[in-house]
Amino acid sequence: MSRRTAAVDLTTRLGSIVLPNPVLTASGTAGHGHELADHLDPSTLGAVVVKSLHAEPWAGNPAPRVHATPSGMVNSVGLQGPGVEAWLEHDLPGLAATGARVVASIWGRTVDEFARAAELLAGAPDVVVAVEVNASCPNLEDRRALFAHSVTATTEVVDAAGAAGRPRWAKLSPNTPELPDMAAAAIAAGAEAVTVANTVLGMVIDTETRRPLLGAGRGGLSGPAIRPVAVRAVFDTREALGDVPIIGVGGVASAEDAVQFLLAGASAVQVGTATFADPRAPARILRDLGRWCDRHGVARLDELIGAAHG
Ligand code: RRO
Repeated sequence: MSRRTAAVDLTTRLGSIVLPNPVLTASGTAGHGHELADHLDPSTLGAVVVKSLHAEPWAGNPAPRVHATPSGMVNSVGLQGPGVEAWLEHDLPGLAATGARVVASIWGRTVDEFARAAELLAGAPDVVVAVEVNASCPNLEDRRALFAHSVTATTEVVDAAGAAGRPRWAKLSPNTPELPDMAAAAIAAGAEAVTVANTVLGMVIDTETRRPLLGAGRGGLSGPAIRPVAVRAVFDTREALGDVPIIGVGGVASAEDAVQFLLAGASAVQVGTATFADPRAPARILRDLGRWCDRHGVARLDELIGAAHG
């Protein structure tokens, strides 16, 4: 019996961008630069999405900022970052030198702040292949003002991010049942893909101090605990919008997890919390995804995307 050696075609299209494979890092879990390069070759991943950047440097929230939970963790890092200009000067060059395709995630407290961050990215080198508009951080001071919980605000921030002059992806919130409406608004405003989804609002209380454990109190829950929430959110988005490019994120820790997201309708996945336990996780999942496809007679990734919809 001969061993099968057929190469699996893992290339994937997200709007105008074609990536060599569908495994990306999730914003906030791979640093701002080449932090993961000691553990894996960033150029082998579909893309590296860096932690969200504001136009200005931002200090973030008081410690503790992360805490392990059953099958996951809660975080309230609080959007810490160097600001776009310092990132372009100090962080991007090292990451670009690895040969990685880079996606810059941006955030703001107002539409104007999104516009400012996007404007500062207009002069970024071509290695920055897309901008991910983080409309859904759960750790803003005023959660009622979460952009991705309003069709109007989602439209405005995606529109404002057009100033970056490169493809836009909109990162949406799982904390609203209207997520497909937000996805539709983001696409109508010019996003080429939607990232589904950010962390789930959560909290852990320290029974000794009788106070919330995270420095900021509330946080975002991530990891395998939220995977079914995120898979359902991707499925909903695909069902409502058809074959718009979706990037699935939430608890991807194995190739099988990634396949669930693809079957639900995602064209790519982001690996986040798994990287905290194993910084090689994205590379491992990519390797295992190729093997999974080979074992299951899948020659092209396209065969899987949205297949759960029958
Ligand atoms: O920095 C954070 O606290 C954070 C962000 Br920007 C986000 O989008 N999601 C999250 O869980 N934490």
